[in-house]
Amino acid sequence: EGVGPQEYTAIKSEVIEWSAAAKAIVDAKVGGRKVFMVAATLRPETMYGQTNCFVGTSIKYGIFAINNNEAYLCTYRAARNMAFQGVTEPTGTIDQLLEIDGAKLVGTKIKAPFAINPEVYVLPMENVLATKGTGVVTSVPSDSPDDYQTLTDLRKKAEFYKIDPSWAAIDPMKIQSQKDTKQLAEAKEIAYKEGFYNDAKPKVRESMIRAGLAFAYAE
Ligand code: A2H
Repeated sequence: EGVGPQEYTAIKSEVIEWSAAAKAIVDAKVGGRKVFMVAATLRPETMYGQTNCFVGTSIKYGIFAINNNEAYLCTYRAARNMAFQGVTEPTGTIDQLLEIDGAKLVGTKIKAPFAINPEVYVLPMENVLATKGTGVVTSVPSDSPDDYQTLTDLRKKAEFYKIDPSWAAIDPMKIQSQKDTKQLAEAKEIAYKEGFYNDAKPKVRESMIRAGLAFAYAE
């Protein structure tokens, strides 16, 4: 690791539908707040290609009240950093509503902000570190070898990984054939605009932050 702080973009993915195991624990305790899974990424300009989100199955997560309307799901460590960085109201507050094992989050359906696939699932990843970022990793197989290989493993051995195959079936682009020229043209427009240019990163980051879908997070 370098000497200076690492500047991430924290991506907010609103929970649409909890897995059965999470629902039993969460519903009574969040008090009507919207809950967001928060993933720390270095590549906000790739978010159009999200296909899922990863958690570590043996990591403990918490849901933390951010204000009266919103709660964030991440590790306690990340919530403490966010509190010191002014993310919570009032600054410095850590209000943990509940604790939950990563394994129970698998199968939860979430929004994928700025993505071609607007709804994706939470899946298990073996190499998620509890000591980095938020412990939640947004998955972009087109741009990350780690994400690509993990998704490939999950597809090959869904039963071993205790997932429903449909949760891992989302592809970055809805294109079946080279004859799908309209879809290919649309995909290229997005890829060339957001991914190829060096200046895409700060622009996408700023537009996500302005839309309330992301915030700055450092550690
Ligand atoms: B990156 P650095 Cl497309 N455990 O986001 C393991 N990996 C984690 C993590 C954790 N607790 N928290 C974040 N990460 C991943 C996108 C991406 C990322 C792309 C390409 C490369 C890439 C989509 N996944 O990272 O050690 C997240 O994956 C290349 C390193 O702080 C985050 O950015 O440098 C990156 O690792 C942060 O790693």
